[in-house]
Amino acid sequence: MLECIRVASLTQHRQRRLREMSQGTVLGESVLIFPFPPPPVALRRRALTGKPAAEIPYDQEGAMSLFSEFRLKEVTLRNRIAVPPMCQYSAEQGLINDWHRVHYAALARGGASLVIVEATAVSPEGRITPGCLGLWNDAQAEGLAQVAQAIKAAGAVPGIQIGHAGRKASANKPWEGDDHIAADDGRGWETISPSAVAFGNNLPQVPRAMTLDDIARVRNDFVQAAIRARDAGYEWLELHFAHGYLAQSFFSVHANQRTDQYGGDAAGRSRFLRETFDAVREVWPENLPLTARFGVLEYDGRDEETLAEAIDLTRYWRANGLDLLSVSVGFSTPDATIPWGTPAFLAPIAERIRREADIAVASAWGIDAPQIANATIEKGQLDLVMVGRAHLKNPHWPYQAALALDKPQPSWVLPAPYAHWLERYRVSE
Ligand code: FNR
Ligand code: 531
Repeated sequence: MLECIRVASLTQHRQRRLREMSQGTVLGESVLIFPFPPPPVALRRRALTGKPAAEIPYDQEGAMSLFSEFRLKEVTLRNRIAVPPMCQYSAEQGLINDWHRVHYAALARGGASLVIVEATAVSPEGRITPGCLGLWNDAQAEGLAQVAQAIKAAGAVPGIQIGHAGRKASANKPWEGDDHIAADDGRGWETISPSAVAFGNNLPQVPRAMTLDDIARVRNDFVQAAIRARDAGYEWLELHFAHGYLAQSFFSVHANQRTDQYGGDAAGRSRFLRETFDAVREVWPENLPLTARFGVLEYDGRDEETLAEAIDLTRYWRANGLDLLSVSVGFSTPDATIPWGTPAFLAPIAERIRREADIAVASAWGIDAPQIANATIEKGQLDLVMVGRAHLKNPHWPYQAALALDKPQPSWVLPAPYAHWLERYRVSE
């Protein structure tokens, strides 16, 4: 189904707004075509009125829900469902290939509003495995630009996560052992971390303690990767400061035993994260969301202290231009007791950070039931729900959610070539 709007009759301002908003193509100067779901009525109304998203929510009732729009800086998400970064371990030399092209396009076509490309290393040594994506050269950026384009063409916002794996780098893929590559295997490399302390368990390799030169170099690697992400067309940047990788290791008492200005008290352990954030802030466009994923606790029995330090750091970031925090777990120690069985176990913690640091928050972990996902938004715990493995199970999870939540015209969460037919499709019992 193609939806045409004759733009020539509109004022210049409205024409510009319409083009900015449209996920469609402008043909010549006068006709704009929406190739995918005809935008909801509210969106069409907004195109013509130029009113900000918040004033005309997707849900006609006006309440915040999984299917209401979310505006952050100049980016408007069509709903509150995001695909979090999920490594595919399917690259060579850090380059995308057909796997990534199909995978990300399929996820974006499934209806999520934001698709964040997997942890992408800022340098070769920053990869978790030899199959991880990279963004340290122009060929990688060119490939990733195609992925951004494909996500956008499906009506989602293209995001990317950049990071450095620190002492968890140089590992085998999860289905090939999920452990450090053996010392005598030429595929591996030297790992670095704030201190020469191994993670342990399946990751026993002792990293080299970083020098001040290493710290400055990695900070600059983040900046260069952010520039490449920006130029490749990404509209949402997530700094990977979580999950026991390099940045989280600076913050963690389990990994950081430094006695210089990058260790010691919370201010010292946060310095690398503050400086790296500030340096990226300089190059990332003001009008696009700059976000971080951060492990705000470890489930190691020190949680109140860690949370208080994390909230302080989040307040600093917020004051210096962080737009949203993706609240996660530290994963800095194998000796953690994580409440895996509790659905949405991080949502109350995210809500606390949202309130105490006055910042928009997203979170993942066991938010795969539509009713639970919706409740986290309705209760004001989260601004954005990250639905990970459920998207691997069903890339059309947003359609499943729209059905489960009795949304009007649920199939139109999907692109027209699917939606038209599913609207009329009744499965025989
Ligand atoms: C992940 N996760 C993850 N997190 C992250 O910050 N960067 C990444 O690249 C990855 N990679 C990754 C790969 C795979 C295969 C899985 C399953 C997970 C964590 C992911 O983003 C998410 O937080 C978790 O999967 C929890 O959410 P769900 O799956 O319970 O919705
Ligand atoms: C952490 C994870 C733990 C348990 C279940 C699912 C995911 N992730 C972190 C990922 C890599 C894969 C494991 C990253 O942050 C890159």
